[in-house]
Amino acid sequence: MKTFALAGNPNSGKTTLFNALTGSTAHVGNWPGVTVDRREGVYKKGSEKINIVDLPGIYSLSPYTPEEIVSRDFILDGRPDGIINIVDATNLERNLYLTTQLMETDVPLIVALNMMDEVEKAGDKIDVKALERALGVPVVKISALKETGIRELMEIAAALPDSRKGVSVLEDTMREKIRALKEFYDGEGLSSPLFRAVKLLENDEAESKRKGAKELLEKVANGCDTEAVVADGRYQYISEHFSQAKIKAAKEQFNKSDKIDRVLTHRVWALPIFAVILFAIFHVTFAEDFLYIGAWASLGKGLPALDDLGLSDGMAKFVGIFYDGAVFSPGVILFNVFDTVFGIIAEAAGGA
Ligand code: BGO
Repeated sequence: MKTFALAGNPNSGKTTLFNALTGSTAHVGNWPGVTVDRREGVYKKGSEKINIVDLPGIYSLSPYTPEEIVSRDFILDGRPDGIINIVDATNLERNLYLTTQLMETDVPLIVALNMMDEVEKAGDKIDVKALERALGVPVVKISALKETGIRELMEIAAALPDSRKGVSVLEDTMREKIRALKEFYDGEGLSSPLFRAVKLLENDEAESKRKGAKELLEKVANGCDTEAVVADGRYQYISEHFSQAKIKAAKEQFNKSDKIDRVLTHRVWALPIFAVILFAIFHVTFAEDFLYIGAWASLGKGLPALDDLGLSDGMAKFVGIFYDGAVFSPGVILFNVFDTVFGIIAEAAGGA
C-alpha cells in the first residue's frame, strides 16, 4: 500500500482533510522522541487503498521546531510515496512559501488547493493551470469542509509517477551556487540533494553540521548573504508567478466593492461626498423637520401644526412624538419617546 504524507501550514485545513480521507481508520501515536502527535489512517474510497500520514502543521522545512524536524525527517528519510501539500487558497502567497520548499525535494508532490468554497463565495477565481505551470506539479481544487474535489485529488495522487526530480524556484537567481552545492550532496549519496543544497544556502543548522559543508558554503557564498537572497528569491517568485493566478479574481471583484471604493476615495469627490454623508447622518439623527412633507406636498404652505389638528390630549401627546408640522428625525423621535415615558413615570412617582 502506498503511503502519502499530508503537509501544510497550521490552519490550512489539514485535520479536516485528514478526517475526510481516513474516517474511522485514523489512529494517533507519537513521533519517536518528541511529544508531537503522529496521526495515521487509510484512504479506502479510491481504486487502491492509500496510507495517509498527517504531518504536523508547519510554515517551513527548517530543522528548528519539533514539528519541523519530524516533518522534514519523514519527508526526506521516511520514504513516503508522495506528499499531498494542502494549501489554503484564501491565503495563497503565504501558504506557497512551504510549497516552494517541498518542490525542492525529490518526493512526488501534489497540491490540494483547499477552502475553494470560501474563494468562490467571495467571487474569486484561481487559475489552476497557471499555478500548475509555475509549480510544475498537479494542483487540485478542493474543499475539505464540503468534501468536494477529494476523490479527484486522490485519483491524481495515486497515479503520480514513483519518482520526481526536485526543482527550485531559485534556479534562475542562484543557479551556480546551487549547482556547486548540489554536486557535493550528489557525492554524499543523500536523498533530495537539491533540497539539501538550498537548505545549506539558507544556513540550515542540520545541513551546516555535515562534514565539509560549512567550508564549502563559505567558498561558494563568497561573502554573499545567501540566506537573505534565498528568502527574497522565494517571495519574489511567489509574488511574480503565483499572484498572477489570482489577479483574474481580483479584477472580477473590481466590479463590486472596489468600484464603490474608487468613487468614495476619489481625489476630488471624496471630501464633498464625505460632507454630504456626514450631513445626512446629522440630519437623520437630529433634524426636527426630517421629512418636511408639507413643504413638498402643498408648495411651501406646510402641513398643519400639531395644535391645529384638533386632537384629543392623549392622541396629541402620542402624535407629538413623531410630528409637529413635519415628521421628526429618528433621533428626535427617540428623544421624545424617552421624554414621554420618563414624564409618565415621574408623574406617577410624584403622585404616589
Ligand atoms: C474551524 N472550507 C472552509 N470554509 N473551511 C475549512 C475548510 C474548507 O475547505 N477546511 C477547513 N476549514 P483545520 P489545521 C472554525 O475550526 O482542519 C476550516 O490546523 C471554528 N472552529 O473547519 O483545523 C475548519 O488542521 C469556528 O475551522 O486546520 C477549521 O490545518 C469558526 O478551517 C479551520 C470558524 O481547519 C482550520 C472555523 C471552532
